[in-house]
Amino acid sequence: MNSKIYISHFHYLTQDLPDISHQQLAQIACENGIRWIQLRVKNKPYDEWLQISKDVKIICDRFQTILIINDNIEIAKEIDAHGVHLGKEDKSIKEARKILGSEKIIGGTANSAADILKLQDDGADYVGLGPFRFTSTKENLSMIIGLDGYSPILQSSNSSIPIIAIGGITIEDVKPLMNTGVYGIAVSSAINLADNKEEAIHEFLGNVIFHS
Ligand code: TZP
Ligand code: MG
Repeated sequence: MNSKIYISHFHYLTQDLPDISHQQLAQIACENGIRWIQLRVKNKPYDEWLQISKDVKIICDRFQTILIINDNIEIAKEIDAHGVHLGKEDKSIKEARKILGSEKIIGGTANSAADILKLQDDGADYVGLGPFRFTSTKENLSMIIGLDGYSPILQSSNSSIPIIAIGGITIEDVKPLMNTGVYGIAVSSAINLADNKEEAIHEFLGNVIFHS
């Protein structure tokens, strides 16, 4: 368990888009106050993924922003990212801990109370619990949890690690979701696809800080 780095209440995820790069998204995020970025590269060759990760690490370091690499422990290690986020199809939390050591942040994806407890037992530092609602950002979505699903899962897992809601979250969802007892929220497309990304970021940050 990492005791040195504070887990943010707001996690921002980059995504593969045709008209804007991960580097540009990270720059906009950092300039507008985001201090936790999960670099979520999909469908790119390893070398390109590594280069993007190196570029984004430089941007994040400039702003003292935490950088979490999605899916890839080796890249997280190579660029000395703050940590890694692993889904159900990725390598295990235990393996990541062996490779990255105790000081790095390791997050995992959960869809149920049982998933949360397993991740906690395996040594995850935080959990992304979703999907909140349908989203086209992620393929092979697990069963949708919905607003009413969060409190029961939180209660039955009684977890001691931060639980972050994820999946199709918009500005209007922040207050009701935070009221379920989740520690924070994670957002991708509501910022990345917004015409005015800066405004979307400010709205999310204001709402999450207010309700956390
Ligand atoms: N895990 C569950 S839903 C999701 C991930 C990575 C996608 C989140 O992106 P968006 O665009 O905020 O739905
Ligand atoms: Mg994954």
